[in-house]
Amino acid sequence: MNDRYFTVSAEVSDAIERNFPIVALESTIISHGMPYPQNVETALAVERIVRDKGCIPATVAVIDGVLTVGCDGKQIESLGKKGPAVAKVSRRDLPIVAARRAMGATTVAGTMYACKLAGISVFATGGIGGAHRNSAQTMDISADLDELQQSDVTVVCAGAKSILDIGLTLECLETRGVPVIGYRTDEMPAFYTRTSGYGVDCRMDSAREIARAIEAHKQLRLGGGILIVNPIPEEYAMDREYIDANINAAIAEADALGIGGKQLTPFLLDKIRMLTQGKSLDANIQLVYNNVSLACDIAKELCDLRSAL
Ligand code: PSU
Ligand code: MN
Repeated sequence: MNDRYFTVSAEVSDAIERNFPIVALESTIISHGMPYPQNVETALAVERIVRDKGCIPATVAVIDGVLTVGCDGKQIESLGKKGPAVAKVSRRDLPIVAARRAMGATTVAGTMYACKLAGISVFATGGIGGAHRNSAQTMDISADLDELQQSDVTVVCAGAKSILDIGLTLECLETRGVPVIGYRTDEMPAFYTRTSGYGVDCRMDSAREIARAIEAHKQLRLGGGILIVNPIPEEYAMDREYIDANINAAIAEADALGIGGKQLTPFLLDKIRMLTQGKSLDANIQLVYNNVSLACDIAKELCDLRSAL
């Protein structure tokens, strides 16, 4: 699987061939979601967690125009060091960075598409994009939601941040036929907090049960993805009122500065980090580790199920 615009590392393609568990990882979180050097430290720590759990990590990014599944440490370092100078790449941006032979950090949508090309079933991240709070007027609804409708990948995340309209995001997912499964929770988690006041589509309490649902989804040829929402561990969760006040302040500033489009999510994340003196970043890092660990359990169960078929 190597061509002009797409490549899969030798280690990852070998794992795919052998039905070995793989967990894909995105790179917008590296270049646009966290500051340097915590972004690189986190990305490398995440790869270590995946290996320690007996799986193969596949960090996805566009490297000099090539959509790459399975970036190496040097490439991750470069994505983190260049930060926002690297293009944020969702589905529609892929042909542009490819033709320009540029670097690109893939969003959840961009990474899902790469997983689909490579044949990878499980992908872990922090949070997905969704319907922004005033999206009834602005139509700012992340392409992540449409990608969940199109690409057959299970995405493990910590829910949707309340920079988004969580209720509307869930409605969009329902319309698109995307199952939203709460891992050991009945509620949609809100990233920094374990609850949001909104229910999930269904609750499952084990990785095995989730793997069975993924396999049934595949065999029914439904197409599209499944969203697993995994609440931040209790000990790292933030106080709801504290984080909501800071999120509201960040949104008010974005409005005042007229920030929108693809800049909006990175702007809000960075502003919230500054307003909370880095506490939101600590929580963000911990929830990513937690999601990666669950994704590994799901990937392993899925491989077991598939090899038993
Ligand atoms: N939420 C986070 N951290 C992130 C993102 C979302 O907590 O880094 C990134 C993901 O890559 C996601 C993207 O796919 O932002 C969504 O951006 P937009 O809303 O512009 O589609
Ligand atoms: Mn958007």
